[in-house]
Amino acid sequence: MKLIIGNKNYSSWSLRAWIAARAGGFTFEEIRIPLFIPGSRERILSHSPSGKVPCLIDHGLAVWDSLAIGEYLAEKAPQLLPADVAARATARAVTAEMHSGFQNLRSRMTMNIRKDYTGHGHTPEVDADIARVVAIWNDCRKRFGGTGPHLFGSFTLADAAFAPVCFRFKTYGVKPDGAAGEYLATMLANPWMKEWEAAALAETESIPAEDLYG
Ligand SMILES: N[C@@H](CCC(=O)N[C@@H](CS)C(=O)NCC(=O)O)C(=O)O
Repeated sequence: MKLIIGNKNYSSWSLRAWIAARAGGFTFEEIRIPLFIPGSRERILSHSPSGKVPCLIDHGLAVWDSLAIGEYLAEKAPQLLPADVAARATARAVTAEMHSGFQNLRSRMTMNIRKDYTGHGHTPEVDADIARVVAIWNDCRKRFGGTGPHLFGSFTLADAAFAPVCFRFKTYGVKPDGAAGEYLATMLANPWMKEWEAAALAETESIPAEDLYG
């Protein structure tokens, strides 16, 4: 198995697929292609038909888009989705909501692990996105989190979907109270998150358009 990813500092979609693969216990070769430099588009297209990362290659089969990659991995590692049907449906719903929504949060609080942008990025629309994330985390922890520290107890695709939001909250100094705050602390201490963070901190490439606040 090979996983094509972008810069670990910036590529939030790559993190989702990568951490799902780690949580599923897969052994995979990681091919990191720094984004937005000469040749990167051609390099990505040599693996990924969409021209985007992440893309998973399994025995010659290309699976692109983080949502599809997560679902593919969960077919092989069913623990990536909750066993209970209601929990599984909710995990898919919050994962899909993350995938298709939160545009304000995504555009004004981009993932940028190396930076400390505490206090930056807030608008009423961003704060509404943050409030919705916090509501999802509190609701999932309350209704489904009983057997462990993650949204649905053990680590699932829903946690992978929100992993970049956890790094964003750290970068921008967003500190939820209560269960959501405890969940954030759990995620930021997670060994796979730590592994990704250390690699992001060691990267030297910058994407100026993504360094929003200096
Ligand atoms: N919906 C896609 C989004 C993929 C995406 O936008 N990837 C960005 C990097 S995070 C990319 O490949 N950008 C390079 C480009 O557009 O040339 C997913 O979930 O995988």
